[in-house]
Amino acid sequence: MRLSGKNAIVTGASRGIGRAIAIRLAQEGANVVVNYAANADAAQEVAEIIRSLGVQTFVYKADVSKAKEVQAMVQAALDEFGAIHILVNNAGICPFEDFLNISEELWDRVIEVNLKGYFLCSQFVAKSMIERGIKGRIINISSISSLVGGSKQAHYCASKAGINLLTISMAIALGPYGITCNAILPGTIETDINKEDLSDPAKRAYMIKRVPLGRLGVPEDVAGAVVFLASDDANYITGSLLVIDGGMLINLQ
Ligand code: NAD
Ligand code: RM4
Repeated sequence: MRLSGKNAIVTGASRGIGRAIAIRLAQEGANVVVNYAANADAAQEVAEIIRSLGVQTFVYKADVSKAKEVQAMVQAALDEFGAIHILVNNAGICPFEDFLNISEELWDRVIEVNLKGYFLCSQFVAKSMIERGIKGRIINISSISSLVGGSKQAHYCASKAGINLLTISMAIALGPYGITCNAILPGTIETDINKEDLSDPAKRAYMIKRVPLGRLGVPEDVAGAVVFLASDDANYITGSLLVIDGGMLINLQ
């Protein structure tokens, strides 16, 4: 086990990619805070799986875009575990909408959750790491949509591009404290976030055709890389943007 004795917070961990990351971190021996926004039952189910792996866990409801809720969540993790070694910023939304129809409210909400949320969680957790002399790990789930655009994803792509430079800037700012900050850029991973978009058989076939490895991703394809970036094998990696997309991004077809 590569993460025994480490304590982690995973945001948006009740389903999808966050769920797979939380379980995988636990399989490697980490204690995990399962953050969720709405579905308490799903979060509890993840916590039960994690508990059965012999590590500690608890669920915590917090909207990552609200500073007070994030601060309270970080404090709860410190009260329970004493320290936080790993933060995985994963909670995100992608309300597909044509560029010309994106309202000010929708724009603000996407930026608030996807970008401000990562900032808030990172700042509160980084301060706790510095106070305790912990050479921690911050891992941000960005997207290949931070490098390429989409007509219905202008707000989302802008938020993800922001995450990349947030990650790089944090890597520079927190490097002197021994804290590493890296981003993972998944391609199309089948989860609730894109269920409706991929329900169109033509769109689904088109997306698969673009992937040289011949399939869409599953959450577990992302989780292993999070373990790597959180482990000692990644001691000298910071400010990196790791694409995990089956080759979709490099394929111009
Ligand atoms: P998902 O919709 O299944 O999971 C997102 C999770 O974030 C949900 O549990 C949701 O409740 C939570 N969440 C949303 N708003 C929140 C808030 N304000 N506070 C706390 N939690 C909140 O989707 P997913 O595919 O698992 O997405 C996880 C991350 O991966 C997102 O950041 C997404 O942008 C990113 N991503 C997904 C894909 C993909 O194709 N699925 C590709 C690249 C990146
Ligand atoms: C991802 C990626 C996928 C899309 C999701 C919602 O970042 O771009 O193609 O399905 O977002």
